[in-house]
Amino acid sequence: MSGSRFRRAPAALVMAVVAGTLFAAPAAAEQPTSTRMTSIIPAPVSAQPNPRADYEITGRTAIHAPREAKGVADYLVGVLGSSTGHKLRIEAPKHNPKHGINLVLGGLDRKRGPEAYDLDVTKHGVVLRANADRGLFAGVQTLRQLLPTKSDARRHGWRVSGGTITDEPRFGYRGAMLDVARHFFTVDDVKRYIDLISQYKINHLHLHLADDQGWRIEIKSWPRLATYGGSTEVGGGPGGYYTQEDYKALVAYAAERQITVVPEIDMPGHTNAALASYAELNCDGVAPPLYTGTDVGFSSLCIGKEITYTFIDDVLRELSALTPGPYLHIGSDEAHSTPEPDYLKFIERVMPIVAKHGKTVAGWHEFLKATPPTSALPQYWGTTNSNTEVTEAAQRGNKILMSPANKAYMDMKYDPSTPLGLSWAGYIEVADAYGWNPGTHMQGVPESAVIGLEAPLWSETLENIDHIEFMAFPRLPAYAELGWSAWSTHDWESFRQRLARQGPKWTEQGVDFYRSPQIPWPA
Ligand code: NGO
Repeated sequence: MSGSRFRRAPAALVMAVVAGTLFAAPAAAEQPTSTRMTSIIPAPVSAQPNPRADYEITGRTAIHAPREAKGVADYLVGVLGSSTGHKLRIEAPKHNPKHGINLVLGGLDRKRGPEAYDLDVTKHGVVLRANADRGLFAGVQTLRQLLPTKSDARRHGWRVSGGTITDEPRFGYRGAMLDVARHFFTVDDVKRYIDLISQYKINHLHLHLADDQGWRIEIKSWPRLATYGGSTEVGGGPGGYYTQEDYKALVAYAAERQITVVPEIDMPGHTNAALASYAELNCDGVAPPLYTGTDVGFSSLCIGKEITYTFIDDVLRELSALTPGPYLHIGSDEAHSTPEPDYLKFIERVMPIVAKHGKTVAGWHEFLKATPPTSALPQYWGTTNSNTEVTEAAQRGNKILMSPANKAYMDMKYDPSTPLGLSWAGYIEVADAYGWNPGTHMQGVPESAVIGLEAPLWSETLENIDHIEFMAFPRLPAYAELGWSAWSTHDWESFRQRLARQGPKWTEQGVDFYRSPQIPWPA
């Protein structure tokens, strides 16, 4: 142990030495700036730090993993390689894991679910156990947070904080939504976003693939949707679209990070890009011009025309074939130009098409007016704590996905001075993002009826990945904690201290985050 490790806390060192037990100093003196077991976001079920048991990763460290966990092991080699600079080797599992980094499948109580994991860090090594890949992956994210920043590692080595963590999620669905329609974001931008959100155990990425301003996914049977409907964006920029190969690459990249992609084609409103691409989809047979403004509620598919349903069937068939995840999201919000009886007729007609392609229908909560089956996933985006249709759906047995706009919309400004974003649902500072309980937020929607939460990022004002990062960080970790951590761990004071410790890591990762004055960022 080098004395320099204590350079930033000499008083504590003196106290510890006087006490005769070098390691009796408070944890703060042991690991001056690196993340400790008590600093993990999202907070684990339990953590017992042991400052005597830090483990140092070196170029000689091996990762022991069974063949079934090769995906997670490869991922770990990659992330440890880019932080530590060591390319660690993968070896066969040990009969009695102790030394090195051990990924062990099985051995946890099945009832704890596929995302649960136990992590033990001793002086000799790391043992990470889970019943499935998903749990190992979650544990790997925790392990990454136990590593120091690069600048601390230069002084003290790549020390993993010692101790034991037992963990499992509160909700199974922890999502982030990205609107790639209002402004287009490249495959690399989306991959970067996937990397950032996966660090906080987010496990669903909802892609808003079509809106008035742009259609962003290649549909081979209706090619003009992408080539023409995707050719612009808010403000008149060039837009863009994902080829089917691009989309498949995104889905695979997300899957390697245990993230399920949920594609959304918004309908019957928010469809100007489609209507502009094919005149026959319009009731009057005339294609409107492309749209680059930010109004909502002015477009509608033609409910009475058969070709509308042929179109939807084709689009959803191609999209289902590209999407291994269970959900297809049909939007259904703000259909202000569709008369209500038509809207009901439309949703009732489209839901079976989704089912025919083997998928579960998801939609913004307005679609509950059409009483979808209890398997359907309504996403609540309202700003009030009560909504009769949502309560009734919960009573019927639907699980609700919580995205209340005044709490969970990451496109809302932090405060009036935020240069990006909107404010129609209010300002959302970090304390507001953290300060609500998805399990009790809505009257008549008990925790058992909540599948989880999702934090949407609409992109009317966001033009590039820096903008995305600025709006998502540091709020996204707050949503991740609401989704993952037991409510009994909920504590703003603890959260803001833990969040502060993420700042230097984001700086090293080049994340353009908002320095909220509510958070005690290290100098
Ligand atoms: C609303 C609207 C979107 C906007 C967003 C902006 C929903 C579900 N529909 O949320 O079209 O982009 O607000 O905050």
